[in-house]
Amino acid sequence: EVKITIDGKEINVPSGSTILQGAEQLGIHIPTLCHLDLHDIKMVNQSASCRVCVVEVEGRRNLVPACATTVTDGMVIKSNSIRVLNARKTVVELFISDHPKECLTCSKSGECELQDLAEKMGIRNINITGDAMSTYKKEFTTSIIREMDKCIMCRRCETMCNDVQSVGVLSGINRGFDAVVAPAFDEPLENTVCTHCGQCVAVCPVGALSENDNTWKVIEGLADPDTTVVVQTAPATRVALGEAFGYEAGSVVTGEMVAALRRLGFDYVFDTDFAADLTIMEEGTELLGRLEEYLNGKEVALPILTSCCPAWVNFIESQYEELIDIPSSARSPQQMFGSIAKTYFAEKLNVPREKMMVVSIMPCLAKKFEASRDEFSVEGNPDVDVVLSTRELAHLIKRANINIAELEKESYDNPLGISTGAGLIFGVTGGVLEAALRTAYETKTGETLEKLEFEQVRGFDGLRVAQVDMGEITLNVGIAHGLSHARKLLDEIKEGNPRNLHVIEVMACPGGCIGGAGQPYHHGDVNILKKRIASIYSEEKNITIRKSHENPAVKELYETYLGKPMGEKAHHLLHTHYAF
Ligand code: HC1
Ligand code: SF4
Repeated sequence: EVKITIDGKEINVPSGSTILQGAEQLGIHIPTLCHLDLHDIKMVNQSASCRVCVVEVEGRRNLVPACATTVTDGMVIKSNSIRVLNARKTVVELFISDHPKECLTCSKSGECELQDLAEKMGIRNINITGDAMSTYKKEFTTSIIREMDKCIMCRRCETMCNDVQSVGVLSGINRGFDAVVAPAFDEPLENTVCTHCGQCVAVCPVGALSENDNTWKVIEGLADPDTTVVVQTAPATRVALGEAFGYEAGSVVTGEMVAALRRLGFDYVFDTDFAADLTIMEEGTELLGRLEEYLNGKEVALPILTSCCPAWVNFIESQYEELIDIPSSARSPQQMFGSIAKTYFAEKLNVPREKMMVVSIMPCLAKKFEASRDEFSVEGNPDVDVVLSTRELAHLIKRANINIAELEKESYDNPLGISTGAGLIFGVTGGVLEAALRTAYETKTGETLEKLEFEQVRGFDGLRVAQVDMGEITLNVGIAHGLSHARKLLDEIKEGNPRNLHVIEVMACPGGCIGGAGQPYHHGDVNILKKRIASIYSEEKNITIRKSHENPAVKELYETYLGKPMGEKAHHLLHTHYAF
């Protein structure tokens, strides 16, 4: 340990700490733009490129960056002297001098860390001007918008894409005013193996990366009296939407969200949790089928992989050709919902599919890409027409001058709004697996589970393995969140599956869908993700029906329309295939 003094306060910190870490322990906030320490999910961006965190160290002539300077015993530091404040202000002015002045219309307005600093520093004029400005073409993918004019070269996106996702499509290229973080050779992102996970967007401090906003399409649909507009809300949205309205992280606002959607004019407000239950019926049946064959000594593709996370599907499709036959063929809940809404439900209403608009509210940006896949449309008419992120929904609600805090809670419509606790826990890492285990166990053993919580699959570690007793067989299960962890499991399977895993759940985003890139920004606070997880589990305990196979609306759907899980009609409407 070494003793340091910051702003007159003394503290002992482990040797090797940075000044920034020491300040944090003292509760002293030193602003940064590039630095981001998400060590819970194994991401530390330490590019030390922005120089916003400069501080004064006694005995040193130059100011030093707090994020990249290691403390020494007896160090005396000033984090807010006039000299420091002036230097910081100059740094921020320099950033602004080469930054578009579009704050009024920027998608990040109000959430931008550069804007926030400029405001805190009282910058009212930009005195630094020059002839050159960085200019880049704006790029749209199905999920993401890149406006690299706004890039401040913090490299957070690059670290996220490399270290957490192991996709590695972003890196710093070029020099001087042309310097930018981009795919190799400045290829369009759409032409790379980008998974559309959007985690680069989730950590971008400015407006350089944002979601491809589709709210206008929804507004048009709602305004058209001839269109029946149906909305589904993903499990993870209800524990995050509140944050956009000033609620404590993890607040559960399901009833308020439903009420707001009705105020906005949606004709039917349904729940993706219903479709999650349906997914379990299909995926669980597929799992049991494969296990049966395995127990009978047949060659069978194991472990089975969950397939509801679209970024994960993109990852395996682009990088693991040899494993393409092992994911479950079950479509994701979002797509099962779309398919059922535009067949079963549209037929009930006697509305042709072209006159129905299905909107999804998702915590995820890759869901925009998933909905656009050719295999999820019928004669050019998509099963899911528009996907909005939780953030886009928050904007839509605010635009209509609705404050969710002033709304009475309301309930989902029937029948596609009826769901179980198992459907809700899909939103957290380990939840899809737990939901599947509840149903698989009871189906396989014929016994009723005494305890529904499978604690051994819960948790926040990026890679977890556990054993689950299923009567005749003990299942080895694996859970990964963050694609770098998924990569470890996939590499193991390629090498012969030494842990003999039978089932693996993968979610691309840290924490599962609750940490999706479409959720309100966490601004580097991983505790926000943990609070959302805790809320999903505590909310789930209060739900009366907690097993997917007991969902009465799902049962009725099979009895009156689909026939059996994995039957012909179910196969046609609820399954898919993968291609390299
Ligand atoms: Fe998810 Fe899913 S859980 S993928 O995380 O399987 O996005 O919330 O809607 O489809 O149900 C996301 C969440 C979501 C699907 C479900
Ligand atoms: Fe990388 Fe995901 Fe961003 Fe694509 S969306 S560039 S995979 S972090």
